[in-house]
Amino acid sequence: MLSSKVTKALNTQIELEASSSQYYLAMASWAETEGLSGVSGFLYKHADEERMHMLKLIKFVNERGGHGIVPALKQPPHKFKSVKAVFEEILKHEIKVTSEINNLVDVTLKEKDYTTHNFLQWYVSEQIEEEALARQIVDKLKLIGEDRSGLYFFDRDLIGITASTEGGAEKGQKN
Ligand code: OFO
Repeated sequence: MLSSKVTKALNTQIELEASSSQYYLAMASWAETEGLSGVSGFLYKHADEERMHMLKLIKFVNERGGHGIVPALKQPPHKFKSVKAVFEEILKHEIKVTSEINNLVDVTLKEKDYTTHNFLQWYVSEQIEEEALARQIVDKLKLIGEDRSGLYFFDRDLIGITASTEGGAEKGQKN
């Protein structure tokens, strides 16, 4: 049975995962209107993955006698300055999510809730991967700079990256 403190902290995380999903969905839609099919495909998939992270938390909370609350969400921005600005935002956002996950892990230790602590280890590893990938993409975009043909090849490369990480959303569901 979850303590009220842990339930509250998990519900805050549910809200953060849901708003991450909305945020990335808004970025995906913007990229699609810019004709960047590789970038938009990557971001649509990322939005799906964040939704799975939210679902996984809701199910866990409910299974352990709490109530996973579906949150109201603020409208995310719908215009972005550039692809580089988008991925810089993603990296910043993922760093913030990592720190929230760490705070959550801290709450479980203080509450001596080792089951939830164990459950959260999946999120800890996931954040390492997501931050590393976002950082790698931002570095690539820095190299490309203002070069339009570089951006064209980058967009194509992202199709490959999306395919190679295929199964991420399902992975979130299964674990
Ligand atoms: Fe939910 O994994 Fe990133 O934010």
